[in-house]
Amino acid sequence: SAAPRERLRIAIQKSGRLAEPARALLASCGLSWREGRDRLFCHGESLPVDLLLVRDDDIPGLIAEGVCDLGIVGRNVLDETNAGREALGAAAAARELRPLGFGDCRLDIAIPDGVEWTGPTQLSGLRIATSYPGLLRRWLDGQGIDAGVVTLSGSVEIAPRLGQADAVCDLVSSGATLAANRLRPVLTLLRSEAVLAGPLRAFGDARDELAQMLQRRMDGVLKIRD
Ligand code: PRT
Ligand code: ZN
Repeated sequence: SAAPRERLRIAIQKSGRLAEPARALLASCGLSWREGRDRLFCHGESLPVDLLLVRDDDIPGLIAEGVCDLGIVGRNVLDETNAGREALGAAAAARELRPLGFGDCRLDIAIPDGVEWTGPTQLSGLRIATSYPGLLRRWLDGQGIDAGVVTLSGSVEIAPRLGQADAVCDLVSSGATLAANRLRPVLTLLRSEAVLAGPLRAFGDARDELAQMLQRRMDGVLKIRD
């Protein structure tokens, strides 16, 4: 097994929706950092807890590889990574330790405004565009629905207008993006928010104690916020 480590390394999003709230939460837990010149690594000052600033999609994999110990990431990203690995017969990358109460959104199936919705079986034989092929495929299989999954890395909501797909499976918060593309949500596959993610097994060194302490502090901070 890996060499014991004395410092805890937490991966958070470098920029994007979860970057600021993740930092703010960690700061309210009493952490402070010295900003690295490369803006990738922040050295923890008040506690031996360092930050790595990365793309959100990389966070579960970084935990799986032991490059990072914990991460703050959307449940949608964590579950998608794990679903993709599960489909390949591989172990989960990371597990959810606790929900964090920000970054709320849903992973919804949406269909064109004019189309009547009669239920999930209506999706049989259709092409569904998504950036979440693992979660969509798992859900379709669970429902016994045979549909095509069109994997797109972005701009999923324009796929029906381009004739590339008949429906979409995408993240929704206000619903404005779907509405602007004349789509309406009909089903929710996943309710998501930012979560603290960690490894499947204990570290077996000083990091376990640090991770426990951090979670106790998060409990306190999140209780006050409610
Ligand atoms: O660069 P990096 O890869 O790190 O960032 P990213 O662009 O992949 O992620 P980012 O910053 O957009 O989102 C990070 C996380 O925020 C997501 O993984 C979700 O967990 C969470 N989140 C919360 C959202 C939304 N709300 C959201 N609304 N992520 C994306 N959206 C999209 C949505 O798909 C739609 O296209 O924002 C658009 C606006 O949403 P509406 O419904 O309000 O119009
Ligand atoms: Zn991303």
